[in-house]
Amino acid sequence: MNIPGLIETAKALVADNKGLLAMDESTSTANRRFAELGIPQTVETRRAYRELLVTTAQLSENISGAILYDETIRQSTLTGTSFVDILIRADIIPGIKVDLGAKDLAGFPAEKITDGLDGLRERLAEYAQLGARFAKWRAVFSIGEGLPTRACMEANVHALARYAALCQEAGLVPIVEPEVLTDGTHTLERCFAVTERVLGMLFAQLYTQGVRLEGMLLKPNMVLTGKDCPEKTTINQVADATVTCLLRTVPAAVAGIAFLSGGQSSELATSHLNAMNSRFKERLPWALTFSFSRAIQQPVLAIWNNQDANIEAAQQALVYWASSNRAARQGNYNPAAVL
Ligand code: 5MM
Repeated sequence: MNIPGLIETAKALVADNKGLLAMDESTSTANRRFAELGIPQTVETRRAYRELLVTTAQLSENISGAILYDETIRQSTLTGTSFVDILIRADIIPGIKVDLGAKDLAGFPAEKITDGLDGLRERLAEYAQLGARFAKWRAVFSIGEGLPTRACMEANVHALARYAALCQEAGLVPIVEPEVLTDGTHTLERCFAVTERVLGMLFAQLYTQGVRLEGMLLKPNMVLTGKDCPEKTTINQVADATVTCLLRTVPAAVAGIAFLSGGQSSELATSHLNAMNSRFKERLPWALTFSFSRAIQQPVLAIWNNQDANIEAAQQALVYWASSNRAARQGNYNPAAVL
């Protein structure tokens, strides 16, 4: 196993205050987001939209790596350059989502288990040949009465650790994404408790499976109230709860932490990241950065709306949110800055 190579890639992904662009929506998720805006759901519209993203000039000033999807890693621009080559030339590291999605967990009808371990060794070898240098696997945990169950947590953290070990064997840096979902009315304290439990169990499994922490990244949720919780939280409360939870559970050896946005607005996700860094950066053993999908892409997709005439404005929005999040990594985000 090439441990120095893994560590080098992991460090590069969190270097220079940059973060990751998660553009790994599966076909069904991409289609759902297109449908909400009335954009036709075809291979060509998905390709055209992803071309807009990867060809954005200045993207690499703020983005260190881009997470692709199986369809996307095989696609090219209209002029015939593969997206992977476009990214590499721009000094952006290509990555790939390798899980096969969250499926019903047998015996636990309200919960999900992420599929994709069967044949993963062979798929990783192919993705490495296609140019990927890191991978991503997402597991989801719902909060509710008696949820998440021990069965769901154990099954998912075991799969995450097996995936991470296989990635490192294949020379790909694993991004390990345990997402505690925001659906429901739960309080901040409950999200804290569940996130703490999941991360505690996850790092025990990563240790058991021999995963080298210096050669991986964690992609967690922020500690948030449920979407329908009547209690309102401040930016600083979320920042404090999230950092406290991570300090209790994530070993200092981990190369970096890159948050998912989990349905927060662009401004809120960026403000939370900013508060964490402005209040705690000097005291943290790992970089706190972003690996947002919706919080970076929602405004971009809405502006583009499948119109060539809107490409430039959409790319400007992408640069704005990517640079805002790079500023948030330094605790310097200014929401009043003009788009
Ligand atoms: C882009 O969405 C990713 C893939 O999800 P599906 O398999 O459901 O299509 C997802 O893993 C994403 O990378 C993370 O959830 C972060 O996205 P958000 O929108 O939470 O920042």
